[in-house]
Amino acid sequence: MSDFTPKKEDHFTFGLWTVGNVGRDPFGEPVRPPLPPIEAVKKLSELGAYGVNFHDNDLVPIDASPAERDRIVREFRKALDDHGMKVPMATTNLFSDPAFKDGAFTSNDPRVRAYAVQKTMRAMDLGAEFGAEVYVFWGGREGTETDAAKDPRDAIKRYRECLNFLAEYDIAQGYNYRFAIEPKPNEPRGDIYLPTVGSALGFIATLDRPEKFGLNPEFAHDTMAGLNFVHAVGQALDAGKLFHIDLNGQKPGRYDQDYRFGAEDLKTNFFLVKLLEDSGYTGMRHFDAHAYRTEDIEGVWDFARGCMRTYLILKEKARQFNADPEIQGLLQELNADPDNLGNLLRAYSRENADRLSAMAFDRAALGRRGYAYERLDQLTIELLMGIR
Ligand code: GCO
Ligand code: MN
Ligand code: MN
Repeated sequence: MSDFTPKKEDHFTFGLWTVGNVGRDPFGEPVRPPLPPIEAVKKLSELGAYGVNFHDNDLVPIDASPAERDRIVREFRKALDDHGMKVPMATTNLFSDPAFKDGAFTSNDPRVRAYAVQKTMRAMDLGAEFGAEVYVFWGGREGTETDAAKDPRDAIKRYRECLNFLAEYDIAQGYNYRFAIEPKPNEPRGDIYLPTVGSALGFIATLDRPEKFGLNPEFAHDTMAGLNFVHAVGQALDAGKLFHIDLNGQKPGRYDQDYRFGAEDLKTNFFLVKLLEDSGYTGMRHFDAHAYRTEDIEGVWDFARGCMRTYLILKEKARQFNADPEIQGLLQELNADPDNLGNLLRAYSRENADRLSAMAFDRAALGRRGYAYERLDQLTIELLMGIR
C-alpha cells in the first residue's frame, strides 16, 4: 500500500490562482499576501505536483510592457526548469477587467468581443511558449442578469464565431491545442450560457472543428446545481471529450465554494476517482480550489497537500473496491445474462427483431427481483470508512 505521497507521475496540477488565492470575497478584503508565481512553482514541486496552469494575467499583469512580459516569461521558464515543473494547461482571464462586465465572446459590444479574441490569441501564444497542450474556455462572464439584454441565440452564435476563429488561429500558428470548454450554471453572472456538460457537448457539435473541442468539467459547478458530477464526467468520457478536469469540494445549493478536493461528499468523490482511474483517463488531475479564508500560507500548503493525498487515498479505495470478492461477486450477479440478451440488443437486425418479438417475459418475476443495492452500498460505505 502506498504512503500516499504524490509523485510527478500522478499528474497533479494546480492553477497559479488556486494556491495564490488571497482570500478576497464579496464581503471581505484579502487575508493573505499575493504569492509570487515562482514561489508557487517551487513549493508545489516540493509537494509532488506535476505542474501549474495559469490565466495570462496570473503570470503577466494586464498592463505589462513587452519588455516586462519577456522578463517575466524568462524568469518563470527558469523556475519551471529548476524545479522540473510543467505547464499542461493555459487559459485567458476574460472576467476580471471591467471591460468584460457584459461578457467577452458574447458581449453586446463588438469591440469587447474583438478585444476578447485578441487577448485570447495572445494568451494562447503565451501558453504555447510554455508547452501547454490544453486550452481552457471558462465562460464566467458569458451570461446575463436579464434576458431583456440579448437573445440567447445571438449569444450562442457569437460564442461559436469566436471559438471557430480561435480554432483557425490555433491551426495557423501550429499550436495544436486541445480546447476544453468549462461549463458553469451561474456565478459571477446571474445565469451563464453553456451551463452543463450536456449543453457544452451539444454546442461542440455545432462548431466548425468539433474534433478540437472537449470538456473541462468541474466538481463544484455541477454540485452547486444539484447535479450528479460522476454522471456528467461519465458522459464526457463516453463522448471521448474529457480533455481536462477541475477537482475541488462543494456543498450543493451554495455559492461557489472551491474547497479542498474531497472536503465534501466523500462517497461521490470516491466514485469520481474510481471512474477516472477505471476509464484509463490520461489527462491531468487539476485542482481548481483554494484554502479556507481562515488560513495563512502554511494552511495553503496543508490545503494543497490535502487535495493530492485525498485523491491518492480514494484511488487506493477504488483499487480495494475492484479487488473485493464480495463486492465484485454482487456486481457479477447483477450483470448476469444467461440468455445472452445483451448481444441481442447490441445491433438491430431483422433476425434479432424477430427473436425479440417472439420472446415471452415473466413481468411478475422481473418485478419481484431484489437488486441488493442496499448491501452493495453498505459494503461501499464500510470500505470507505476503513473497516473492510
Ligand atoms: C470559477 C472557474 C475558474 C476557471 C478558471 C480556469 O468558478 O471561477 O472554475 O476557476 O476554472 O478560470 O479556466
Ligand atoms: Mn469554479
Ligand atoms: Mn474551474
